[in-house]
Amino acid sequence: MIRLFVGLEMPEAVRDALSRLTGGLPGARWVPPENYHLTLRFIGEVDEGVAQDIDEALDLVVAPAFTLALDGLGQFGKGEKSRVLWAGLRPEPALDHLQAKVESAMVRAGLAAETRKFSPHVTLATLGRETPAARVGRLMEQHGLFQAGPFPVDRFILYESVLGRQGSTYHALRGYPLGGWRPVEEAP
Ligand code: 3AM
Repeated sequence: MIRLFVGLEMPEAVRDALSRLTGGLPGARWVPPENYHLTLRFIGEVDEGVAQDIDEALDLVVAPAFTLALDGLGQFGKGEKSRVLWAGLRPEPALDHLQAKVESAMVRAGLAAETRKFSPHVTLATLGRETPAARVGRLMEQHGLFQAGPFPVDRFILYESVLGRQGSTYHALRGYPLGGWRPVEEAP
């Protein structure tokens, strides 16, 4: 079995900007900069045959390249229940278009349709029970105007997620190009 998700990578300049936000929250587990990503579709554990179907379906996705910019910070869960701190994205219809195409590809590959609404974000930290809500609020106020990019997005990635005691690590298995048609290979 292999644990998979589909996402976008962050360029180095954006990873650097995000990593400057880290620290100063007791009980927070910060995502290491090499693991920053935007999830388009969480897949979960599948066997090798299904992984191949997923790869083939993703290979058939045709969608334009686009530009993304990070804009602001937010959290999933409020107050003392706050669990995840994230950076948001400037709205980009081409991102939603790509996500919808990836979702249809996953259904074509045989996965159950995703029922949750797409909510694009880059996770910065998972917060512990002991992380004081007031400290999270202060950090979000301090960096409320956080922005990074814009940066070009010209491929999406199939990632393997390996669960570990210190959190998950992600390995890019394959990239799928965006933007127009692929050249026809010449006949031998
Ligand atoms: O992109 P983020 O960091 O928000 O939390 C996991 C991570 O989210 C999420 O998928 C992303 C890549 O691992 N994830 C993990 N298990 C999940 C599940 N069972 C899940 N998302 C939905 N359902």
